[in-house]
Amino acid sequence: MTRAASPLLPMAYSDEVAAAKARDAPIVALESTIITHGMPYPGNLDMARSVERIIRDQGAVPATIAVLDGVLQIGLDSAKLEALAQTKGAMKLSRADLAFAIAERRTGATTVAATMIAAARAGIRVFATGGIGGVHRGAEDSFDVSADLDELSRTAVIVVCAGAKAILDIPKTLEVLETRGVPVVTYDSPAFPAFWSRDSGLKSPLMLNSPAAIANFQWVRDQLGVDGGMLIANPVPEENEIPRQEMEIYIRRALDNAERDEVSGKAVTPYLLDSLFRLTDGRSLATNIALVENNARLAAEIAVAMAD
Ligand code: PSU
Ligand code: MN
Repeated sequence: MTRAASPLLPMAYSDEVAAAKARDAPIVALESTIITHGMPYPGNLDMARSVERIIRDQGAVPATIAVLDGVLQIGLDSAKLEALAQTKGAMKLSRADLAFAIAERRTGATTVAATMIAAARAGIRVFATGGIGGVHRGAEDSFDVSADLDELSRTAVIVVCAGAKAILDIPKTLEVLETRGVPVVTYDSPAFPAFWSRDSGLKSPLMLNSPAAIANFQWVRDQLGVDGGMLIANPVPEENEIPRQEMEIYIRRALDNAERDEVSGKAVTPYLLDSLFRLTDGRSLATNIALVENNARLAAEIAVAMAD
């Protein structure tokens, strides 16, 4: 059962999220592209369920966001989550086409950018994901820069991730975030993480080491009237990491495959993730799941700290 959020916009809250909103409980948004385009079934469903469980264990409520048959869902019940994890033709939605999917009654998964828009619309301020989109390698020719970066600069949601994937050009990604005024805060480590690896080789612009300090930083930003989001980069736990040098070998191969297959646009990120999954015999997926779980825990702690 879901409850309509607005008589005009087809937007529905799950019972659990509606109840959390009614009592002002901390809520953590979750994206769905990672479920439909980021991991194969059934690992994607296991991940989605375990991430929700972790958020509940921390005293917050998970709100997985997606568009199902034209309805913007804020929170998915168990049956809807399962259906989405098995859906084949879901659109991959960003700022450009989130409204299109609703208007045309389609089913689509939300990227970081679209999830931020939906979360802000629902009054949710913290969001956990795996990795953000960024500036792709070779962007000087392809102009492939994720809309996630623009969204971070304009929409007031705290995004907890494990850094940027090394399939991207991480120095350029950090430059764009700096230009757009997005705070990049690494959690409890001086090095900016590179998703599967704890260290990208680059120093993080900012560092904080408690959820309370992150909540306080956001409070000061609000008081100052500084709008837009911020990025919290949470390094993957040591026991789950794949070192950078090793990952780089697979990444080069995945990028070669993408070039050979002439992959472009929205298809690039899902293609590379799938290619890496094969090249690492599934190891990249295990690491991916561990880091999303780790991010969900931190995001819930931040949401709880912000509610205090
Ligand atoms: N990083 C991951 N898994 C993913 C994505 C990023 O580890 O599934 C998804 C996110 O939804 C992100 C999107 O917002 O890819 C970025 O896509 P693009 O590069 O096309 O903007
Ligand atoms: Mn792109």
